[in-house]
Amino acid sequence: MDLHEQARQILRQNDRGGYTLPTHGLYPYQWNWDSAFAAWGFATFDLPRAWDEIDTLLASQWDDGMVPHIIFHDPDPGYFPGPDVWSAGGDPATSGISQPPVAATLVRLIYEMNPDASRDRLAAVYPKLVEWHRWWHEVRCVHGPAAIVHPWESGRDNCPDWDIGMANVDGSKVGDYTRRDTGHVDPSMRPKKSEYDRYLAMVQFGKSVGWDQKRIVSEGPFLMADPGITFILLRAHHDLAVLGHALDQDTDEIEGWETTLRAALPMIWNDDLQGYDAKDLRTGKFARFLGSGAFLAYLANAARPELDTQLMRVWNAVPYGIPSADPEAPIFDARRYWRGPTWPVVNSLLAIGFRDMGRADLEVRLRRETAELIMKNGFSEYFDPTDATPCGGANFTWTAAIWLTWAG
Ligand code: 2M8
Repeated sequence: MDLHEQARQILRQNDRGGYTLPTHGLYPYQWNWDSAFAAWGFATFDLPRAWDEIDTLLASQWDDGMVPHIIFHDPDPGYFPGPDVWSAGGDPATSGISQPPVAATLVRLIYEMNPDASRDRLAAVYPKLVEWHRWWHEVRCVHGPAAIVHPWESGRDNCPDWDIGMANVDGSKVGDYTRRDTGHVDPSMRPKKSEYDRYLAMVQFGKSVGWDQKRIVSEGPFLMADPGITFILLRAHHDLAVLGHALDQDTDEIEGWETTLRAALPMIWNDDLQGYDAKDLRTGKFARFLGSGAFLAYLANAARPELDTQLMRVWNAVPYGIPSADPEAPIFDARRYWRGPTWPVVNSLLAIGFRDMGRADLEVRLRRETAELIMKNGFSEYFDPTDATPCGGANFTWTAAIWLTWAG
């Protein structure tokens, strides 16, 4: 079967009626940014279904504007931590944190595929996207750059960026629990137990304050500035304003958020590293680590010549795609999740940035390398960038989606 047909089949098989699982087994619920990518993929062959996905995601928006990172539509014992552990409320229940706000950027791409057929659907989701962006601005950007209160909020769960913040989280009192992820895929490709203990400690803190987001930001055990979300949000503010114009809305407020966030970028530029860097907002210390979050600067038109040099160094060190962590750093781990592997989904975001800044050469190279991974080894969650080994879950929704929209 041709790869395009295989990709469409993966989306259909992971479709649970209005929402799409990232992959069967390992991730049995609706995840926030996965869902936005699923919608982009669906839009290539079923536009109404693409809009349904966005509707379902935004239907679980909290009263404060946050769009949660997981929506637990149909309880499944195969995933831990489930809705009972989070205890964050909602019907269906949700988790208590958010995830990278790629939705406005991908909604814009979906809308532009067929504006006439999409206008009413866009008008229905636009106010919810505005509320979510306001939430980011007011609740997570209080220190300037976008902050995360849990590594899961970044989407790049165990990347080395978070190590210094994680070191200050006490995971020793979380009690007994049984992980499920390591029963689905090779445990050496997943985060370690010491990390899971801390992930749970942060969930327990959120629960202890009734998921009051402002208290989590001011008192929680973990608060780090995330270059990845900062750049994704910056780009998404811009795309949301473009959508607002298309709907004849006043976009001054959104443009104000974009200007304020761009002005905060010097706070996450580390001269010693010659790159954007995550920062522990509790201690003021930089992570001192270059990863794919920094390179998302290209998505937000925030690259600098020094970053070009770093990008080429990091990219030229591996044959397949842009790695999630610096391959020349001792901590690089080619198959352990966000500590080294290349992620087709992140490559697709970087490619949007390269294309928009007129770097067709970089976009073409990244597309060729990403396509090669999928043609050789299928629609895996992520890949070893040194030898193309497929890693994590198989038949993955977002990998199928980016094949249909970009890589294929
Ligand atoms: C991974 O994260 C979840 C927790 O949210 C997990 O490991 O259980 C990350 O790769 C995240 O970015 C992604 O959205 C999620 C589902 O694909 O899996």
